[in-house]
Amino acid sequence: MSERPVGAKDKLIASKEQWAREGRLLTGQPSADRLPPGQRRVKEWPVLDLGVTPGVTRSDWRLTMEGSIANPTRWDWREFLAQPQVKIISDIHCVTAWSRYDNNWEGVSALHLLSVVKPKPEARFVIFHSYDGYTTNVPLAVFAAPDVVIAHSWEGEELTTRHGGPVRVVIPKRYFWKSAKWLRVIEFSPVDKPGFWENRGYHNDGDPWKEERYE
Ligand SMILES: Nc1nc2c(c(=O)[nH]1)N[C@H]1C(S)=C(S)[C@@H](COP(=O)(O)O)O[C@H]1N2
Ligand SMILES: [Mo]
Repeated sequence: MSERPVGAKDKLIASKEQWAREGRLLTGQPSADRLPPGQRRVKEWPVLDLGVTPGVTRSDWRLTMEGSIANPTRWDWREFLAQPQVKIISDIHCVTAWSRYDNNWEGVSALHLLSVVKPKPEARFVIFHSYDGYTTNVPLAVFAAPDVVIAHSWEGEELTTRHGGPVRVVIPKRYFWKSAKWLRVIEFSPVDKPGFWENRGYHNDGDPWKEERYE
């Protein structure tokens, strides 16, 4: 009987599942004004993903918006850049306890995107699907915040591939696992669909201020 060797990706997933079981990093500390409970500030920007970096180029990239919306829409790179652009500065809070302040993002605001696709009344959840097979979910009300951006640039430079370029989601008010890299599809749904980490012990809402790390 032979077992499949455990790859780096499986190890990473297994160790993060273990963290969820053990309730690692749950401190219950009171929060400082800007730093959510249990977080520490970093200056660099760590890379965290499943170790599968999809090589989607800007010319191959498409963003499909589908589901419970009046205007199903697909943008290629040029159409995406032709939308009104916003610059938003926000803090990153990763569930592995690092926070990075004052990230300059540029891209299309969620509010503009919503004005284009026009969610139907039954749409209550937003599911992001990425080119690496990753998925993650938020309530429509969380997506529809003025600081949520579908970003193509960081600090005035095109988003690098390892940080999710061509295009990633940025949802400052949730742990960073909700900010899908290599965004491919935005699905609007009447029912919630927990994603990759939400199905592996991580909290469905993931609000850093409530320290919603694990379910
Ligand atoms: N497509 C995709 N998006 C993803 C992930 C991933 O594995 N695939 N990892 C998430 C996690 S757990 C974190 S902490 C952040 C990390 O983003 P960064 O590598 O740019 O810091 O991306 C999130 N978005
Ligand atoms: Mo993460």
